[in-house]
Amino acid sequence: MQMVWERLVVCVFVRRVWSFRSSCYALLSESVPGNVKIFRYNELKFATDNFHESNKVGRGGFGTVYKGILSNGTQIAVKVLSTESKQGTNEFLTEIQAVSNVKHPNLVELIGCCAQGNNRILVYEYVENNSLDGALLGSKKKTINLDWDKRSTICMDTARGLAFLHEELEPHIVHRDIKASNILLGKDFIAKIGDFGLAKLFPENITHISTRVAGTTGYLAPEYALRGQLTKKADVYSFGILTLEIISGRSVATATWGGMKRFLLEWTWQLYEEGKLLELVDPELEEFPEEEVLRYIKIALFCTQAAAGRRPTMTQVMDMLSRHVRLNEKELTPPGFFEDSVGSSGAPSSSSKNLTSTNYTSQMYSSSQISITEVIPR
Ligand SMILES: Nc1ncnc2c1ncn2[C@@H]1O[C@H](COP(=O)(O)OP(=O)(O)OP(=O)(O)O)[C@@H](O)[C@H]1O
Ligand SMILES: *[C@@H]1O[C@H](CO)[C@@H](O)[C@H](O)[C@H]1NC(C)=O
Ligand SMILES: *[C@@H]1O[C@H](CO)[C@@H](O)[C@H](O)[C@H]1NC(C)=O
Ligand SMILES: *[C@@H]1O[C@H](CO)[C@@H](O)[C@H](O)[C@H]1NC(C)=O
Ligand SMILES: *[C@@H]1O[C@H](CO)[C@@H](O)[C@H](O)[C@H]1NC(C)=O
Ligand SMILES: CC(=O)N[C@H]1CO[C@H](CO)[C@@H](O)[C@@H]1O
Ligand SMILES: [Mg+2]
Repeated sequence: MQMVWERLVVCVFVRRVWSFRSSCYALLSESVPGNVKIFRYNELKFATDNFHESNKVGRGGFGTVYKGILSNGTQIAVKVLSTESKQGTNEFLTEIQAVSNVKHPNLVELIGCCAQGNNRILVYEYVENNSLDGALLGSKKKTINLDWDKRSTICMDTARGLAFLHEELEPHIVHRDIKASNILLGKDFIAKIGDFGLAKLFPENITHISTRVAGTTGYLAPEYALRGQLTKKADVYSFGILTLEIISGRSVATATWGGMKRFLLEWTWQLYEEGKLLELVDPELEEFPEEEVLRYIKIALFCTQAAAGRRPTMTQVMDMLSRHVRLNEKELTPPGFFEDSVGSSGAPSSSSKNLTSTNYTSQMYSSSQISITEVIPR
């Protein structure tokens, strides 16, 4: 009894110290151990011209992103998190510290944050050429010519960034939200992964998931979407989908094929079985090395296999991409995906029930009682 009481006292004491420290951080422009700079709200307000509409670069599931310039001239991306899912200042700062020391050329650097009052703001390095979805799938598509060299480099850069998060970092980070809008293009088209560790700030929901923004759940590994089983292999799955988008120039959200709405992955698997994989390639890619493109598509299929355990690790993916290993297609099993029964626009539809893959996966997932609406409350 005595022991328990003492522990309780210690706990309360520690909490006090913590909140004292963090309220100091919120007020003073100081650094927390771990390099993350604490910005004052006014600093960010000034940098973004009072969060002016013209500085808005985009809006995602977590909040709105503004471009800003610090008084020393550094360009920043200011992400104002929606406060609906609010954590205490301590929890927020603890979570931020976990990602603050992560530095890698293929990861968007977190410069600092602001937790003053109710504000929850993240400050990132500004990545000048915007996100991959704009370059690849958006309206600007015509102005930016993504040739095969650039596309393959983006795949490799992304794989490298993910391999770092998964295998070099201790403790490792599962990104949870790999998708085209979270791949930013820097100088010379170097790809940088953004928003790693961010989903952890919203622990009460599995993730806000791409639905709200992209209208699809197509990036989500089935075991994660349906059962909440989150492992590195869920990222590997998303990486596979992203690779298919990069090769096909089509968004997983809006893919229609031959007039029919179909899930990009479903289509790819069908082409694979019919031996017509090259039909997947973006018509805007006029010249490309066929062998290499085929290998990339097959790697994407290895990444999206239904059984998470069969998917390669990101390091293995890097080896596969860089031709250090031969692909053993005998080992390739059908992809897994689940269909969005909500039927929002652009949602993958179930047009071809008797594909082997659909057969396989519907077997696998029909036993699940969870419906998509329960998984994605937002
Ligand atoms: N560091 C950055 N530098 C430059 N532009 C950025 C940066 N971070 C985000 N953006 C831009 O802001 C847009 C919105 O980003 P945000 O991360 O809020 O949404 P999202 O990536 O679409 O969805 P999610 O909330 O799942 O990440 C992105 O599409 C991107 O173009
Ligand atoms: C500008 O300020 C930011 C934040 O304090 C700092 O991280 C960065 O290194 C500074 N840049 C220069 C060029 O001094
Ligand atoms: C998930 O988020 C939504 C809105 O952001 C909220 O209404 C819902 O209660 C959250 N779910 C849980 C389990 O907290
Ligand atoms: C697919 O299923 C439909 C009916 O569900 C059937 O008519 C058709 O023959 C099947 N095709 C193949 C290739 O099995
Ligand atoms: C399709 O499902 C049936 C069971 O419903 C199974 O017997 C059959 O082997 C499956 N076909 C493939 C190709 O997986
Ligand atoms: C393709 C593209 O948009 N490239 C741009 C990347 O950013 C630099 C600096 O803003 C521009 O000069 C490039 O044109
Ligand atoms: Mg993002």
